[in-house]
Amino acid sequence: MERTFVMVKPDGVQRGLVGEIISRLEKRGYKLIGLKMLRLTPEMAEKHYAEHRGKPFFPGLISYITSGPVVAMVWEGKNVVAAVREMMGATDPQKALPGTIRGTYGIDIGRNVVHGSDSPATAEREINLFFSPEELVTYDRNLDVWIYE
Ligand code: DAT
Ligand code: MG
Repeated sequence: MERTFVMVKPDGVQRGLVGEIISRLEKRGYKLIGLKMLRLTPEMAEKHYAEHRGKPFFPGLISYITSGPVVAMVWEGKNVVAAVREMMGATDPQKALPGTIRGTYGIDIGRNVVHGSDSPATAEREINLFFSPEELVTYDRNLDVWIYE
């Protein structure tokens, strides 16, 4: 099964949106297999956002993402990477469709509440950055027969 890395960003934690974000993914039918709260060090933040190094918004992005605790998660399911991207909405909340997480809870691009991996390859890299293999839990869910045909 495909896996993706999801992170409730510091603004999402401060605003009490952790439960809401987990709830949306749970209700959709995706399976939570890893979860932790942590505060990113600048080193870890720069690794996570390495592709954006050198861009004008990079320093602000690093200070925002390290400004408070985040909730890091691994979710599993069919096409979960693309599905989470759709459920989050566009990077800029002003452009995110109503009903998406960012389109419901966000206004500014630099406070867009949530992160989700943009491809299966990125997901693998991000999962490995945040979680050791022992921290990911594999388990059977009896309700899967009611979610997958
Ligand atoms: P996403 O988080 O949707 O994968 P991204 O990887 O392009 O978007 O950028 C990472 C984060 O950086 C994004 O969530 C918010 C910030 N960001 C991206 N583009 C920006 C811009 N033009 N101005 C300010 N912040 C930006
Ligand atoms: Mg990205």
